[in-house]
Amino acid sequence: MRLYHSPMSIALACRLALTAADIDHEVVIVNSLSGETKREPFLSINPLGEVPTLDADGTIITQTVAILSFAADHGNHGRTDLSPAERAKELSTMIVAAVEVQSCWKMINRPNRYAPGDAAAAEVGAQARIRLDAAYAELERRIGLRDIGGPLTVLDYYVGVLALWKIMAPAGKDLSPTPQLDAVKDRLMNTPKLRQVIDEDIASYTAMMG
Ligand SMILES: N[C@@H](CCC(=O)N[C@@H](CS)C(=O)NCC(=O)O)C(=O)O
Repeated sequence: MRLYHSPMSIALACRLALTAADIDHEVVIVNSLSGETKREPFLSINPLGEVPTLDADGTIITQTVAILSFAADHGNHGRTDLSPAERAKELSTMIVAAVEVQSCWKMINRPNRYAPGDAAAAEVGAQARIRLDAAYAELERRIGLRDIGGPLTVLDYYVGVLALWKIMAPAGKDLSPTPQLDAVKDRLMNTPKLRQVIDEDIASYTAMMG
């Protein structure tokens, strides 16, 4: 299997899920910061020009939620002990992460894609910051309702990366505290094989940023 990845992108959640499930995979770096994701040859693999993209032995799977669900089905991370309703709730929270949290980050990081000029782009960025705080608060509420202490699930890898973004991105500094999300991130950091992947990603990202 091959995971197309950019360090510290949301594809890190998929890298963690594949690692946790012991799914043999090669990581191919496509630098999203330098625009490599929006150029050939990558566009022929994923016309949306986004990572994560997984080549699962010839089948191309895109979208974090789909790749995480795929990894969960392979490993023991789909929590077969959860009821269908509980599994649907985990999926619902992953969709909130994708639709609410990630899209706000995209508007903050690339406001010019959403507005015609600099003033309008600044306004998009400012509104997205307000929305992002509300989106994280909803994620925090949902994670707080979960039974902690059970085995890690793919939702934990997703949430853990979003908690890391809050710490690492300049715009994250102004956001309200999210102790529940931080606790998930700490659980990942305290799991040696996941910690190794996160440390590698942070080092590659730092090197890429120069
Ligand atoms: N909904 C998509 C969004 C993926 C996404 O936005 N990925 C970013 C990195 S975090 C990306 O590839 N950006 C490249 C670009 O927009 O040019 C998913 O969750 O898979």
